[in-house]
Order: sequence, then C-alpha cells, then structure tokens
Amino acid sequence: MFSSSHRRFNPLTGEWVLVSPHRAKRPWLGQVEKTGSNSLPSYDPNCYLCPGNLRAGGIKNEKYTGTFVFENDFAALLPREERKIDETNHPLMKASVESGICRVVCFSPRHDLTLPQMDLPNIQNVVDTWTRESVDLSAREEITYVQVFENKGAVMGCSNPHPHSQIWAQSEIPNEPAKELASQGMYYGENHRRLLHDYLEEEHRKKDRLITVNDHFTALVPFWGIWPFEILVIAHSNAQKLDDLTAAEVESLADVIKRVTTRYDNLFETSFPYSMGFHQSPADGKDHPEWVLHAHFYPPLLRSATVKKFMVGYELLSMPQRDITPEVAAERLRGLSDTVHYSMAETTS
Ligand code: H2U
Ligand code: ZN
Repeated sequence: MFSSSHRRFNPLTGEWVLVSPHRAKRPWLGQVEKTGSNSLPSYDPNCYLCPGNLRAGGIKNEKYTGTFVFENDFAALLPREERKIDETNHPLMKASVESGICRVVCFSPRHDLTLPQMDLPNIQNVVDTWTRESVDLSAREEITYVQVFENKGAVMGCSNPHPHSQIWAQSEIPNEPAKELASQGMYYGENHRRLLHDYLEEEHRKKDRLITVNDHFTALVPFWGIWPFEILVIAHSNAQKLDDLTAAEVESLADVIKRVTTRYDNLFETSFPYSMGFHQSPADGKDHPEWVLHAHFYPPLLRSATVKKFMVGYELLSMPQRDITPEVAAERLRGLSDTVHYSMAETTS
C-alpha cells in the first residue's frame, strides 16, 4: 500500500504530508553538510556557556556544577513593561502585543557532553530544571504558553556546541501548540478519549513504527512525520505538563531521551543534529484533560551525516513531502543500539 505516492494526515495539526517512497533512491549531487569536529574540550575558555566565562553584554556565568539557567541576553520576547506597538486599525494588517521571557538552560558544565553521553541522573536533572522553570514561568499572569526546546547542531542554527536548550514563555499560545490544542480539544469533545492515547494504542498494536518503549513513555516515528527520522515521544499517563510527572516518570523520560538520542547518533555515527521540544498544555490556568504531554524530535539528516533533507520549493509552496517512509525510518532506527553510543563502541573495540 505504501510503495507509491500518497498523502497522510496529521491529526495533531490538521495538515497533510505527501509521501513519495519510490523516490528515496534518487542520486544526490547537491549540498553536503560539514560534520564538524567530534572532539570538543570539556571546557572552552572562549565559550559563552562554560562556567565562569563572560557572556555577551559582560555578565559572568556562575561556576556552576549542575544545570545553569540564565535570561537570554538577546531575548526575542520582552517583558510586559517594555512592550510597545504601533496601532494598526486595518483588518488586513493585524498586530498585537506579545510579551514574554526567554531563558537559556545549560545541561551541565561539560562543554563536550551531549544528552546521549550524559548519565541518567544528570539527564533527570535537566528534566527537573525544565520542569522547575516551566512552573516558575507558568505562574506568571502574563504567560499562557511555555515552550521548552533544544536546537542541536550548526545545521539547525545552533550557535554554540555547549549542550544547552532554551525556554520561551509568552503571552499568547503560539501556532503549533494552538493547532494541537484545537485538534486534541475537538477529538476529546467528540470521543471523550485523548487523541494521542488512542493513537498510541493503535501504534502499540501495529508495532511497525515503535522505537523505544519503557514503563512510562513511548518513542515512535509518527505515521504522519515530515522529517526523515522524526520521532514523537508520548507520555503513557494523563500528564499534561512536565510538572505532572511523578519521580518514576521523570526517570523514564530521562531514559527515553538517552535511548532516542543514542540511536540518533548511532544512525550516521555523528553527533546527530535536531530541533526537539516539549508540547505541554497551555499555561492558561485551565485544566486540559484533552492534552497529553509529548515531545517532538525534528532532525534534518536524510541519508548520511552530511546530506540533509531540505524543506524548500514544493514544501514551502505546497505541502511537506518526504521520501523514505516512517516505517522504513523506524526499522532503521530500531536496528541500532540504544544503549551503546558509537563513540564508546569505537573505544572498546
Ligand atoms: P541556540 O540554542 O540557537 O544556539 O541559541 C543560544 C541562545 O543563547 C541564543 O538565543 C543566547 C542567544 O540569544 N545568548 C545569550 O543569551 N548570551 C550570549 O552571550 C550569547 C548567546
Ligand atoms: Zn562551553
């Protein structure tokens, strides 16, 4: 059924993706990405995220030993007091004030340790930090959404290899969570069940897109994924946000993050670039029984450490398109170790 061109529906966003499985073998003479150095120092005196170093603007980082959080020196959103906007009163030129707070979260003092290379207690510490920050930001009256995300790798626009993530908290619900809110809300209203849990049940029955399953989370290549090796991590419980997770669930989440990122690095034996982030329920003070906490991993690499998928002409003008199917991608990811990182395999062999 899936050997010729077809479209698939993303029930979370209400959008379609074009799948062209027959096209995966086309020759590639286009852009080849640089892989970058795989050996980084554990401390870099020129890194603005390393402990004790100076950031732009002249602020000095603490000599931190765990995670480290600071307000983004070039924040995309400004606090309420500072917001100013020119009035427009034409219906085709709508604008509205958007205020917020942007923070940077360093995973550890180590300049060279990415998530798959960190041990579980330290990854749990990162999850706990994301949770603490989300709680703090959600409690502010002006905030209705907290977006936790990581840009990893120069190819994803990440400006610094020191492992870190960002949190943008803002006064309006941004586009992607807004689409998911509408879809999950409509499904819950009609079925009295959660969209993502019904989907998860079907994926557990079929098994062909599952990647890693532990006690509290499932990682899978979504049926409607756009990026070649896209992964969706879904909470099994009714957790709506990070703060709803029990200690055991946080442990499971750290485990699933380590396993997913280990498989990713093992795929092309490179530090695998991606943008990932959590979709928590809105911080609008309401209960969201329709919402299931989940994380998206959007990696750009397609066939090697140096060839990425471009979202260009047709994708920009018409709709997202992919060549290798989610089922083939899942099979490839499943065939890799999720416990032994390739760099360790090299040193022990
Ligand atoms: P990336 O995750 O895309 O690399 O972004 C890092 C963030 O760090 C970026 O948003 C901020 C940038 O504004 N930053 C600081 O806050 N202080 C600095 O000294 C440099 C970068
Ligand atoms: Zn550093």
